Amino acid sequence: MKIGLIGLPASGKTTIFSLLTNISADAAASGKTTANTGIAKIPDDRIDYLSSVYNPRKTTYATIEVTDIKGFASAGSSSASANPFLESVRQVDALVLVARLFRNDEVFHVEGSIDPIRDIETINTEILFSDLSIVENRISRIEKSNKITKDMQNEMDILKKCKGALEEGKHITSVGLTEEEMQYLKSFSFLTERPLVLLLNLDEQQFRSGEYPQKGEIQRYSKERGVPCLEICAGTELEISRLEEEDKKLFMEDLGITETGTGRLASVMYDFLGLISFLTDGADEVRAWPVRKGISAKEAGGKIHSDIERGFIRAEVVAFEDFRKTGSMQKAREKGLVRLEGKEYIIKDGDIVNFRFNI
Ligand SMILES: Nc1nc2c(ncn2[C@@H]2O[C@H](COP(=O)(O)OP(=O)(O)O)[C@@H](O)[C@H]2O)c(=O)[nH]1
Ligand SMILES: [Mg+2]
Repeated sequence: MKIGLIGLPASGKTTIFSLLTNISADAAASGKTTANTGIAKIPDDRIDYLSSVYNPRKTTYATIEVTDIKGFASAGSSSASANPFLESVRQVDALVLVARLFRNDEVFHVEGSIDPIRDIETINTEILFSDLSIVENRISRIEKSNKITKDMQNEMDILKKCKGALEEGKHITSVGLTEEEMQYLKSFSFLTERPLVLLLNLDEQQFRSGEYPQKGEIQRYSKERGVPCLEICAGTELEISRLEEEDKKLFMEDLGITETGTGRLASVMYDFLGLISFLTDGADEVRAWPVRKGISAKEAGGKIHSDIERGFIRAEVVAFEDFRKTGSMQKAREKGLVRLEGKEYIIKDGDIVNFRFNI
């Protein structure tokens, strides 16, 4: 699973990328390519807890891949197809649009002022135009062909629906296409078909007071378009991340947060992408395994090893909360909280699973 950070220059993308991936901002900023990619850990207090119980040799959190997408040398440079920025955007599963709210005279703003709605619209327009030009090209290509098959006609009907929406400034996600209709669009990898989250990069004063420019408008924008919106204070978080562990806690408490903004972002994106975690425990390793919602026990076993899926017998399952109530697998078993489930069992978020298999 990949998420991409987009936004105007100096909105804080590289800072946020660096916070998420622990790759230093200097290293990330000096990259010569259009995009930098790294791995972000999904914070999980269940893993923290299991790790404290087992004290295992290895603790593994779930992760997602993050790309810091450079681009937008100047705003409104809408030659869609030739834009390398848009090419990197096509390779991610979901987009995070970073909007600058923080004030800092030393950090240049390409548009000269703090106006998040304008900046969000600038990026949004770029994305809409890019999809629209693809749609228009394809429609005209179909129209020009000698013979229009039933299938091509279907495709064109769907593309026309998309065109209508895009021309009104709406994303393809808002068209309400069926699964079957979506199949026709797969090969185009449209940008406005991807889930989008707004990330507001506030300065510390804005973060503490909860007051910042255009707050009401942003909330309305977020609600009307079904785009979740999160607040973060990247500059301060970067400073906190450089502190010793104990100082970190104090500073976070002082800022009134228990989890960092980037941690929250990672969790929200994880959820947004339809992922849940099942957990495995033991003295060797405590681990969170990312899987799609709705996966069966047998398929989940296959995420660990194909042998487990092939030779699946049963899954021994205890919900994390039941484990925590008792404090150990043995006590959970004594209390009858450990269930034996078959291959069709649908895995739930936070299930601690032991697979029994035979090969
Ligand atoms: N004061 C303040 N400065 C920030 C914040 N986030 C980023 N910056 C600074 O703004 C500049 C541009 O940030 P960067 O992450 O490189 O932006 P990008 O161009 O979107 O990748 C850097 O000097 C950052 O240190 C913030 O939340 N507050
Ligand atoms: Mg950058």
